Amino acid sequence: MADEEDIILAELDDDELVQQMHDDLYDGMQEEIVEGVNILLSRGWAPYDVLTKALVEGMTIVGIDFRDGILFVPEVLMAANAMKAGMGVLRPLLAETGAPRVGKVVIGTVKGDIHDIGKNLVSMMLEGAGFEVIDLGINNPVENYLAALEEHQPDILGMSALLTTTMPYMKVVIDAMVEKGIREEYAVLVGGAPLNEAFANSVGADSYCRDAAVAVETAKEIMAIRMAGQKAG
Ligand code: B1M
Repeated sequence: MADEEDIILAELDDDELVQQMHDDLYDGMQEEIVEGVNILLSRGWAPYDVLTKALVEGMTIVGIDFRDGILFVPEVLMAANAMKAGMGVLRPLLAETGAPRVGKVVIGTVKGDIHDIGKNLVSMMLEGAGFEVIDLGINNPVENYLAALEEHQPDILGMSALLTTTMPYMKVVIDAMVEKGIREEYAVLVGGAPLNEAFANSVGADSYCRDAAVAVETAKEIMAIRMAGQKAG
């Protein structure tokens, strides 16, 4: 079997390279991930395919082994950083539609939660679809969301939570919006691995988004409804 040093990524065919990138992601090898992303792009791969097939699928494997106690936080953090490095190459390409802004989204991960890969992916895909995205980052208390809504007046508020212990915080934010009398001004979309539609309904969100692609589709549908409402009004 070849040593890691012996593997020349550019000499692998597409399937082998994607497989190797899953392994490199698992091992948290940032430089190799960036190199792999660039090679796939140079071979004509669409940025979205590189993202989903090479990076997201690789991260899924990391997630399974984290769950099963094979990987621990430091290793997963390294994998996450390698994923982010790859996403950094793809971000401008996914955002490069040149389309006029179709709507504005404020998005952030809720208080107590520092997971941001999924949220970043959603932001990137929304930007790619022509949305202006204001990303509040991680660990956001309700005050951050309210301040951002007031400052940026978006069409949509997006919230992300990856932990069963933090997802109930979405209700805190939505309840605060109701209390301030501003809930109806914004569409609220929520997402994150432990959520589902029933949960989204129970906290008073407008929609649950299973993944970034669904988030984009849902955001577009919301904008179509808002535009139709504006024309009718
Ligand atoms: Co964490 N972690 N983690 N972790 N981590 C999970 C979530 C976990 C499921 C792992 C496991 O046990 N299998 C588990 C949660 C269990 C639970 O609550 N049910 C867990 C745990 C327990 C923890 C800690 C408590 C571990 C510890 O310290 N003992 C700790 C908590 C820290 C905290 O937040 N306070 C912790 C820490 C970490 C790291 C820091 C090491 C790292 C995060 C690094 C980072 O994000 N910068 C990490 C990671 C990487 C994971 C896993 C492995 C991967 C998450 C990820 O990035 N997935 C994760 C296991 C898993 O989910 N399989 C796990 C890839 C990403 C593309 O998918 O985030 O689901 P996802 O996003 C998707 C959709 O969900 C959706 O679209 C995205 C793109 O398609 N989506 C939205 C997400 N947000 C959206 C918002 C929207 C719309 C759609 O708004 C409109």
